[in-house]
Amino acid sequence: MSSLSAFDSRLADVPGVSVVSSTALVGGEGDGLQILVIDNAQGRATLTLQGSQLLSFTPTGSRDLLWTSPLTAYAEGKAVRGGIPLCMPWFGKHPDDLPAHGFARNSLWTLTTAEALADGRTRVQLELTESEATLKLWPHPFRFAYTVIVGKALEVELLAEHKGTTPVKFSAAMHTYFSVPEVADIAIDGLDGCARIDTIGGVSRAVQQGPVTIVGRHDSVYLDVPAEQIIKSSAGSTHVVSNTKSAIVWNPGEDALKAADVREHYLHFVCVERGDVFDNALELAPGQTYRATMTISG
Ligand code: TA6
Repeated sequence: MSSLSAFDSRLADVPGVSVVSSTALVGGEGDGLQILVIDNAQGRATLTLQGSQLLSFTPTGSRDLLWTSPLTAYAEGKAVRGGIPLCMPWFGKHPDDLPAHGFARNSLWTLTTAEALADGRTRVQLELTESEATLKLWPHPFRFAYTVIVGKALEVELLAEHKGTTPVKFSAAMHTYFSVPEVADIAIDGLDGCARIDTIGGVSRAVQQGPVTIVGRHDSVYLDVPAEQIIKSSAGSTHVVSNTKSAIVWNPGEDALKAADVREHYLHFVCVERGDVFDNALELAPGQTYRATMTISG
């Protein structure tokens, strides 16, 4: 409960914001993970303090737009399979075999703000700063801050302030798992004409023609993309808008049958991630702050 101890009493004054254990929320054994529940007249979201990882977002009267695996563990040090893991300060595999997608998704963040806004939305903010453990993986002081606003739409802002003294390579992605009835039947608009890097079986480059559809395993990075993508399925359209330059579209296909936390459920999600990766990765100067925003709506 360390990240919450200073916050417990103040949370009681914020209507619709509470912390429960994952065991109480979704079952499982042991203590599980701490989950922040944000509930107001416009929508409801859940988020693990570990990784500051959103797990669900349901606009009132609609369905959960995010997918979280029914087979996932809620265990310390391991990102939940689903929702919006934050991949930072690097995306994907690390050349020195450090943990894939960085350490932000496996670290315990601190809740710093929770407030009911005058227009009925709810805003929370979480922070992560360097520790002995992060300095072993990434030898730089930093402040990461993640702001989440729950309303009819889900709005997030991710800040990464480089507090070190030398320039540092940096990439980040909000690795969103979207719930879809059948992944084979979806189409993703908003990537037509973008440079595409297919990462299956090596790296090959092409230009995306038309909407993206998922036929078997799909793992591609799209560069310099338009602000908005639209995921069209039989459940309706889901809109993703971000100021970031990259989009990543992933579904493991039948490879997932071997993954204990996914199995046949791969049929019911698609990852449409936004961030700045591969050719769009950055070098942060000392004192520079990276800022990524994203809005998800039905
Ligand atoms: O964003 C796509 C990707 O990098 C894939 O290559 C795939 O491995 C996926 O992320 C999930 O990674 P994870 O480390 O969460 O198993």
